[in-house]
Amino acid sequence: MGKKTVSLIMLLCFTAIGQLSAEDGSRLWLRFQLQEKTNLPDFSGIQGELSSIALQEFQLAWEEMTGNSLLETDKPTGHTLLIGTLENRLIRRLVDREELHELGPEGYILRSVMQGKDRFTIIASTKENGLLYGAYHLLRLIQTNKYNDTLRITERPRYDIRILNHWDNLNGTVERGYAGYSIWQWDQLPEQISPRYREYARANASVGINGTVLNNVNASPDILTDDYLKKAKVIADILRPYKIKVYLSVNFSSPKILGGIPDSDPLNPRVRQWWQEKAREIYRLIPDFGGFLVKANSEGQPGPQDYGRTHADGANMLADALQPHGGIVMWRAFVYNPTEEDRAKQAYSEFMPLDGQFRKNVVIQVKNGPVDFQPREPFSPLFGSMKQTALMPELQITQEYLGFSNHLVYLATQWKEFLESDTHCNGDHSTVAKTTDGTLYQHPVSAIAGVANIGQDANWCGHHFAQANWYAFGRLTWDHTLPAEEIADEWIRMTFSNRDDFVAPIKQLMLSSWEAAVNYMMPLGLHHIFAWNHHYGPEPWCDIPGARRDWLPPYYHNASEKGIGFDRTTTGSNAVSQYCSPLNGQFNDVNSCPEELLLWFHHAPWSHRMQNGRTLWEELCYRYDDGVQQVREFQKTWDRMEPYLDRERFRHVQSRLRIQSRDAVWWKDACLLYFQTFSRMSIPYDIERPIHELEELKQIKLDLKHHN
Ligand code: GCW
Repeated sequence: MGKKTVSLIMLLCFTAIGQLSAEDGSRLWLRFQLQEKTNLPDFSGIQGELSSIALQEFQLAWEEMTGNSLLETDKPTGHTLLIGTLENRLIRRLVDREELHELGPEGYILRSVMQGKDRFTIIASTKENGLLYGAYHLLRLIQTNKYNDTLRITERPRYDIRILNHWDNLNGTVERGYAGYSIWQWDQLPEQISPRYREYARANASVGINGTVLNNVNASPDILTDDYLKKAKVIADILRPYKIKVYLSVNFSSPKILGGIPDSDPLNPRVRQWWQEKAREIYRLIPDFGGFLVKANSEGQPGPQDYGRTHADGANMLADALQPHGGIVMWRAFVYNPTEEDRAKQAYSEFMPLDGQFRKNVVIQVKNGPVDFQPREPFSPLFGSMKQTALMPELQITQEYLGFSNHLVYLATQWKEFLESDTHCNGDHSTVAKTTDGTLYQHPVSAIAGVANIGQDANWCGHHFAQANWYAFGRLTWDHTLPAEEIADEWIRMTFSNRDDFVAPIKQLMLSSWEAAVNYMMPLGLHHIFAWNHHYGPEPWCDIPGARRDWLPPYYHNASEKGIGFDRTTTGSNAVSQYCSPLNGQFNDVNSCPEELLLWFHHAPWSHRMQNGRTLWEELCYRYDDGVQQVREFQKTWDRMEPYLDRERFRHVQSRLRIQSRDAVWWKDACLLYFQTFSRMSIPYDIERPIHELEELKQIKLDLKHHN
């Protein structure tokens, strides 16, 4: 039997075993499949710092792909994979020192080089961090069939801090988590260590994420007790080799609750001292601890305003405690009080006057939109406007308002729309990305956060396609100029298959999925028409006596016989004025306001003419219906993919799409039937008839009858 035949038989055996073992999604996009040598680079050996994590990770993946590890050599033979920093003699010879230095500690060069008869593929960086990211880049090229012998790649990240925020509670539950319990098993730590911690580190490193906040922003003070800090230390030790720093969310009342001090006033010297000592204690355990994330004076959380102080007073006190150790404070701007002021205006009203008052190691963390992670929002007007303070975008990877882990919604398109929005605050092309990544406004650090969608589910994220959002978040934090399409392409190839007849339709599906969800949930700028507590299904009628108005849908949609939408123009709440010129004028005018945001900024009559000639009411009907039809198309596309897929994942996604399809109809019926009670116009004949009259609606119609 020839060598070739043996390896083919081996390959077939492995493939068969691979197919027998469950495809539960647990390997994420790091599925290094055993494959024919011809599909792989012809490396004859590997050279470099053998102890480096980059080299180890590469070897691990190579073994999975070939069944063997790559020969470690110190002499070039044939085609050598060379991984190293400037400490390596060969690297010093083959790579320009200056060029490497310019890329910083996380940047790298990935390059094909000929040296006499010797061939090299080089991964070079000034630090281990860059080597690790470079190794994953090379693996990604191999996994997606894009490796070639003429590589000339230089990379450096756009943001310094690329961080996940876990809203994980210490009791194991996850706020707005839809993938099971928290991966952090606090009750078992520090003694017992879940293998998932390391897998988590690898997955994050592979997409460039370099920080994680372990616990919920609604923070239990317990996280700062000795016991929990020791547990956090164990996690930090596991993540460290993968260049991921640990951060913690802290409760502003900790000095009072844990330290027995009568208050937590940021100007009280005893309180300040308590935080300084706490910081020292943390850094003794975790020398590279990243810092604190704080939700203060928001949704009932304690904060400096409890003592008549400002957000700046609070943030600066913590910043002073962390500063000697190199830590930062990420202070959230997600604030709104039960006042008459439009909720969309409140964060700006509170934070703009504080611009310039924060310490250098404070970053203000601002949600992408001014309200709360709605299916579509305009960007928060703080971006671009707050120039003297570092601002970091907060995106939501977990689908709190986008169908939980039941709906397939690829979010890179949403995030791109946000990051590329032009704030105009520093001239044209001052996009959100450029105002936060250090391009236009320079601050000591730049950062971006995403609320994680990770849990203990075998597939980590609940829905197999929700993994794509974790992946895309990482890729965009590294390089926000990457097209959503390219990221989807990579992810599909790595996670499922390189077959073009699979990749093309699935990519199309993913790219249209966010817009489809906006259509069947909240088209044309509608927002927050969920039940106030669960945030899943439609409840535009939801009205709870005694509840805060700004938690309830009617506050946002304002549907009446006259029309629908929130008037945020100069004659309404005037939220438009928080945007820089010319956007403020554009949003203010019903004819120039982008139609996607029409009902965000305007209360428009049902008969308002849309650009396509339809009335607003008709357009609303068509949008809802489009959303439903789009999801049905997704189902058909997916069903056609059966031959290319393992049974488990095929079935799993198929059943989730069924739920999504059912929910889309539910949204359409509920919203159209409810809004029709106000518009009094008929639903266009070519729109699918609503299936059922919802019980709630019958009651509402009855009430309206009595009312009239
Ligand atoms: O979106 C809302 C969520 C809360 C969350 C809050 C916040 C962690 O419904 O669950 O609390 O925002 O971002 O602080």
